[in-house]
Amino acid sequence: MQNIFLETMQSIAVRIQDAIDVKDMGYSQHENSSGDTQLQLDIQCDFIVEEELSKIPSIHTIASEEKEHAMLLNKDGKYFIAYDPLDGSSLVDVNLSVGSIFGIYEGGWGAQHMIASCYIIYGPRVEMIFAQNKVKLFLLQNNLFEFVKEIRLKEKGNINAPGGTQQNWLPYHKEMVDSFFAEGYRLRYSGGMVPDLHQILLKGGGLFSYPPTADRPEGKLRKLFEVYPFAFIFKVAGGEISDGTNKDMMNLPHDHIHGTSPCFFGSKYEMKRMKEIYKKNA
Ligand code: FBP
Repeated sequence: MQNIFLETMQSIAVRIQDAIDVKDMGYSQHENSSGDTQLQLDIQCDFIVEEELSKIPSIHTIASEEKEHAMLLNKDGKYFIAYDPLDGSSLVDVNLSVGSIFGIYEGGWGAQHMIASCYIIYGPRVEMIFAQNKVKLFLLQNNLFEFVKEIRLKEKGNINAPGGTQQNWLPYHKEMVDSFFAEGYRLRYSGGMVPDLHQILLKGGGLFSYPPTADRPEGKLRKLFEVYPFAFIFKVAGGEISDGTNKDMMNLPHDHIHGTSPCFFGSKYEMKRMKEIYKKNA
């Protein structure tokens, strides 16, 4: 299945890298389904991904974070692809790394249907992580993704990436985040989900958190486009995941295409403490 998507991901990576490399970062007149004003770049990247995925006959339906509704491509297809064409796009004009995220589902939407996931990161280099039975790192060289190595998380890391508006954090969440800094963890948070999680994966461990907050009890990050793809990657890499409850995140029923969820991803040591503190305060 990886081979079906590899060529397409290569074309998407090359075309989006070109699209990013422009002067004008202007905003469009349009808003996406989450009420964010879309950059011209968001619309352009969305068009690039849609055009490239439309070439794969085994894809049944696609859904973009930038569009209200899903789109049927091939009624005989079996894959459902949810994608965020350029996550963290607001960071491009300050020249920070951003990424494209893909959730690959079979036979329908929802964590239970997820069979693979992938993201491309546009930073000093262009890299891709593709996860199915293993988590594999690729580097874009001469417009081709070359396999570099398999990624496995260690038991414990030293990176802490706490998202969300701190003034709206719940007291026990602040207690949890501070407990790692008190242990010497390094703050590594750019505000871009792809580079922040890529760093934890490649450094072998740590904790990323985007909690339920007073202003956003349902979290900010979108389940199909952002949360489930990274949950799948962290599980396959030997890490742990949570939505802040004791439910199995990868077994949650599907609700709304643009549904959001709190999310926590990390290596086992950090996630054990996160789950203990959240269970104690549930
Ligand atoms: P977009 O999909 O609108 O870019 O938002 C997602 C995101 O930028 C993530 O990449 C990042 O983890 C999060 O929002 C940052 O949110 P905050 O600025 O509230 O910490």
